[in-house]
Amino acid sequence: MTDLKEWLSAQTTDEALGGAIESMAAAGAEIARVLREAPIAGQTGLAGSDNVQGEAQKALDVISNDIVLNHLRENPAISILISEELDEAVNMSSQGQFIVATDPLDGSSNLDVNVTVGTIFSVLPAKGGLLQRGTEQLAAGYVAYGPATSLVVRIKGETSVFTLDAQGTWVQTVAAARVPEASGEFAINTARERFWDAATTGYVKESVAGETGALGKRYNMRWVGSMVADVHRILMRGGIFLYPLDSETISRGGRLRLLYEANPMAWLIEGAGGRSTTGTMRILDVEPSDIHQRVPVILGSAEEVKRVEDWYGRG
Ligand code: P6P
Repeated sequence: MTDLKEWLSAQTTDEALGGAIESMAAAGAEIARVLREAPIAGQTGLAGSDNVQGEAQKALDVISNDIVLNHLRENPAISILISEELDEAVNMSSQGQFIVATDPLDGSSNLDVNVTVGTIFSVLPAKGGLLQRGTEQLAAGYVAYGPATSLVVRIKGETSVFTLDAQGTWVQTVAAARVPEASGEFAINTARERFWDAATTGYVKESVAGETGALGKRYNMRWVGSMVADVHRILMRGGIFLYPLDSETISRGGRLRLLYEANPMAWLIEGAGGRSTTGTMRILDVEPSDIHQRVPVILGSAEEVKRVEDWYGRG
């Protein structure tokens, strides 16, 4: 079976780019080791600090961020790190060609109930500066800490899936992921229905009407509350993930962050034939205004995402 190193050398002649991805993969493997025994070490609780978003940091958020920092500091190709856990971008190697933007431990509120969480990362050219559209990404990926530890990564071509084996090797388990065009499964936090706009309300109502409604098709719903878990399910079997703008999040521009959640996930989903939108524009085309900017996120099976876009098009 192909391993990550072999795949990277086949995907790019830029060894430094491959090295940047390997640094994040190595950080993911170390975070996986920490998470496996965190309940024993009593590390699933709060750190007693808040991140730039004003959200209480879990001890493992801080520990994971430190692990990423340590691995990237050892890589001279990394110029700057942008992290959800750090207010400001961190300068690293003055010779570095790449900026890495990361959510070191997304979904960490699920840690104390042992639900899949993940590390999300985006690799951008340093010459483009901190605020670059998602289309400028050189690579993106995530590590999903679940029953298996999975690395999902894309440079320019296909989105590939690797599984960490007992020897610490990332073994390719899906060469080219494909998000099915059609799906009957949506992921949204329905407790927020009272905040939804007309498009989201229309899309969900049309879906839950099932085979008795206009679509004549049965839908199911899944919401883990951990983006990596929901997106990985969609990458592997189809579906649509929605965290749309709503009357409560509109003042902040949305819930999820553009540089280290929306853009890398959109990059991966589009590499697997899926589609991504804010509702009114392609996520990867959004012009960032701040390193911690939030955006609405709707992504997954192309037919479903297009149906949401149609609802937004109705005004
Ligand atoms: P809610 C986790 O905190 C996260 O950033 C994503 O991983 C997840 O999809 C979302 O927030 C869950 O949000 O409002 O359902 O708790």
